[in-house]
Amino acid sequence: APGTPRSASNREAWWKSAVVYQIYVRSFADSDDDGIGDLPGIVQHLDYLQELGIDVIWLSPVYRSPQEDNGYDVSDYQDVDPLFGTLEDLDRLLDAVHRRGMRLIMDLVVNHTSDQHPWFLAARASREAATSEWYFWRDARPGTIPGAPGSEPNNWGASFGGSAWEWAPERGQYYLHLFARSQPDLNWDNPDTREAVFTMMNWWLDRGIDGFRMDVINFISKDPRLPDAPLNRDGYGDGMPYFGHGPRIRDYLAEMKRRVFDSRPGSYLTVGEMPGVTPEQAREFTHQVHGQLAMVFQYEHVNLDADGDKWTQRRMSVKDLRDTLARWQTALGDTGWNSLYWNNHDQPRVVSRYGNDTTYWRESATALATVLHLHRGTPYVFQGEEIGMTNAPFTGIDDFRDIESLDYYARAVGTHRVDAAVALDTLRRRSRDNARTPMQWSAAPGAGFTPGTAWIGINPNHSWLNVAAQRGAPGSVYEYYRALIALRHHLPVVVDGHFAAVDTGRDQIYSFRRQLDGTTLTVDANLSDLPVSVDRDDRVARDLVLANYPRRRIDPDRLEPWEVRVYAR
Ligand code: TEU
Repeated sequence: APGTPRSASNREAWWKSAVVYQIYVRSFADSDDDGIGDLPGIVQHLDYLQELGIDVIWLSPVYRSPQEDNGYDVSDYQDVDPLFGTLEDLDRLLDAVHRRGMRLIMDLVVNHTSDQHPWFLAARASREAATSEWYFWRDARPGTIPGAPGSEPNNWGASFGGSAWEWAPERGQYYLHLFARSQPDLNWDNPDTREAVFTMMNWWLDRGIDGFRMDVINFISKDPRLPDAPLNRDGYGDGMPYFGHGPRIRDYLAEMKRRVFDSRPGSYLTVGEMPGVTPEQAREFTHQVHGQLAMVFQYEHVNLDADGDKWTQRRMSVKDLRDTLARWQTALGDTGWNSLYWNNHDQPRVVSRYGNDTTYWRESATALATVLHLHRGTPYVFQGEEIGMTNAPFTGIDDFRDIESLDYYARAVGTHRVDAAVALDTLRRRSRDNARTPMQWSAAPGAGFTPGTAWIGINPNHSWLNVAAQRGAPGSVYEYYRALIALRHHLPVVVDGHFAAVDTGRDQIYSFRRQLDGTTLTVDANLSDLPVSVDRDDRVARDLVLANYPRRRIDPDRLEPWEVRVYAR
């Protein structure tokens, strides 16, 4: 529970009853008018988060960084980037968070560093450097011209385009980067690398933080052969089978647990971001007895509208969505633990994507929230989700800032001769920048985010879609989120209840039960734009604990578009 003092013997899994709020710092609140959110800006809004019912804040990376990938390229793990403030600002934030009985976790980006990190600068300069083997260095393919295209050590492609190998002339070798070339992968097979990471983690925990969200942590163990892989659409090998769940992943996470977490009196929220993780793997990682992490972020439910790669759209089917969600609930069951999320800084806004951000904006935002939050697991709210923020109406390529989006556009238009308008349309739907537009605090010109010029465009719908308009307004998305979060804090069945899907025989309805001791919670949700008839429901008035349509309009024989009802008895 929030506010529980942490004592030496307190080893309980406090994060099971918590709701986490992700702050993408550069887009949350700007306190020094430079158009970029910062740490003091967050302090000004802690009352807001407390009122919403948030227990834990997850800060996206604020470490010193060249910001090629908005901080997911770290050049100093033990300092704050001047863009966001200072270490003292972070201490002040942490203190203010703790004084409110909330907790704070940091992003841990240790699959790779920035190419400006001193570890990498030294390694690139010389094979004799102390950190020489902290990265993956390989010679050019035999019989080729070193450094020329085609001489890369294997055929893998990088996440943000091109080969996963970059030639370093100073050293006469290639280095591996699964993401941008400015994000060289750390070699976890080297014990000194692991030691440095664990030392750094302990330094942060000593400072008082309450855990970590671990960036692509299931990529840290690579198959040492680094073999060629089958080609993807861009003509590069997809190395995922060789780094996605590598041979020593469990060992490394177990070692981290021993070296960092087990030696401490408290208990910590650890969440591993794991693209491609299977339910079976996730159950093991989060097993309540022998697991290495509190929970993981899986991707299946957010990949249902993509066909192979994220740029190829397909229609999400409600049936697939509820089957996926229910499968994860069941697979992790009562021994593992799920994280629950729709949005983060990498995903387009869920209300624009799986909901309907025009006709049923309020209804779909609240229905999707209800389904998610009443699952078994720890829910994450991404800033702005609680007011139903939507995708952005970007008009030209100059509106985009994200490295991945810009790379996609350059390749699509430049290499694949895709029509510019078509490529833009894809970006408008799929770009990560949809999540990164500034938080909409008010209808003021800078949306209450900044009096200056924001680093990325502010969604013009802030004129009506904003915190000020919704706070205290009955029936708003924000007030609905508050009620939903309160339900978790008041009903133990929401936290601990066993999950069971209910088959209604209708594809657009997602219905499930949670059960704990004598209490049953039932959720019936229509996840579509069409009304649907249901078997007559006699529970209506008596046990209804939450609904997103006015109670007087509730028809026992049908669910309206995006209507959701929650019963408890
Ligand atoms: O993202 C992990 C990841 O796999 C991404 O490729 C993600 O799937 C993609 O952004 C979807 O388009 C993490 C971070 O969350 C992301 O912001 C970073 O860019 C990435 O790692 C590299 O650190």
